[in-house]
Amino acid sequence: MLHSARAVADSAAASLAADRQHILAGLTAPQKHLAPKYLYDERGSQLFDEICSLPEYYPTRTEVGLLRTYATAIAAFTGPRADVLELGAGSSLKARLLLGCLDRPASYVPVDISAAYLAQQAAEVAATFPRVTVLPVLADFTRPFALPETLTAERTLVFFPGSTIGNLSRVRAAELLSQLAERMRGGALLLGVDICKDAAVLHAAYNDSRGVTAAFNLNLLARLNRELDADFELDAFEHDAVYDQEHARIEMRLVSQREQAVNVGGISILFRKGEYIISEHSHKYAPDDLARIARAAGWHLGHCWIDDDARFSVQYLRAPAARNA
Ligand code: AVJ
Repeated sequence: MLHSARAVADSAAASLAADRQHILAGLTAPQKHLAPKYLYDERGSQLFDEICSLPEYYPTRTEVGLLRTYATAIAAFTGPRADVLELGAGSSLKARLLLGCLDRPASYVPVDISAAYLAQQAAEVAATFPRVTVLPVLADFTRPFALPETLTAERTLVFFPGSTIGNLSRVRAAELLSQLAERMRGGALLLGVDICKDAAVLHAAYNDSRGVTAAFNLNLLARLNRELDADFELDAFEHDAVYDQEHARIEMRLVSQREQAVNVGGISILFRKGEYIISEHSHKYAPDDLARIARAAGWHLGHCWIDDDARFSVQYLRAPAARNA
């Protein structure tokens, strides 16, 4: 049963015009930067799905393998009639895998900022699982958002796959985990996180040979042109992704190929040759490190599954017990 998406108070999926101030602040900062959520307009979501099936991009394949292999254990941990809340849902492929292994899940609540994509994926889940109540929520999960009243914290399994948590700084990730632990008392969290590894493997995953990641990154500039009346020349910027060992994170950049001025929403932004916009950070975690952060945030470790090549981890975490009424 599919319910229509509930738009939240913030302008999550509206055009970038509503985020003009935030974007201009990032582009006029000494180190130019843009929040990674802006990568996901409809075209961006499609390109990201294409990235997920690239030979170099191991995270999706590895995580799906872990979810398949340990489906029975995940279902046993979760129990019957769960409400599944997915943060930054994107493609419903993993959700369908999870819902398919759980014991009569009650509802599926995908939270995403990409409106059309959210609606389409929610409809697919509803068609595959007619007995599951599907309640899409159009929201940016990094900001406060309202949840359907039908959701019971104690029965909720928060599904946060794909290492999306890696987009947040370590401090912000810890904060989000604390807020979730409090909000989901009595519930659980299934968290997929990319592991720190050889820089060459990481570099290849974010600089693929077919240039899909480059197209994904450059689409951000095309989006600014479309939605903020900017005049970025796409040929004058190049994608680059570098692994920063010290912070254990990939940094995605849009590098200006020459000195130039770009007009963005009526403001002129100057670029030196070689100057870049940081469009995304993707933090990597040693599993023990992540378990420690989750524990400090109030979660209890149920289990941590890792593939044979130690590329990706899936952790099952339990929230603190519900407070007595
Ligand atoms: C969606 C944030 C998990 O960091 O690997 C993939 C996004 N960026 N290739 C990641 C991404 C470039 C992805 N996350």
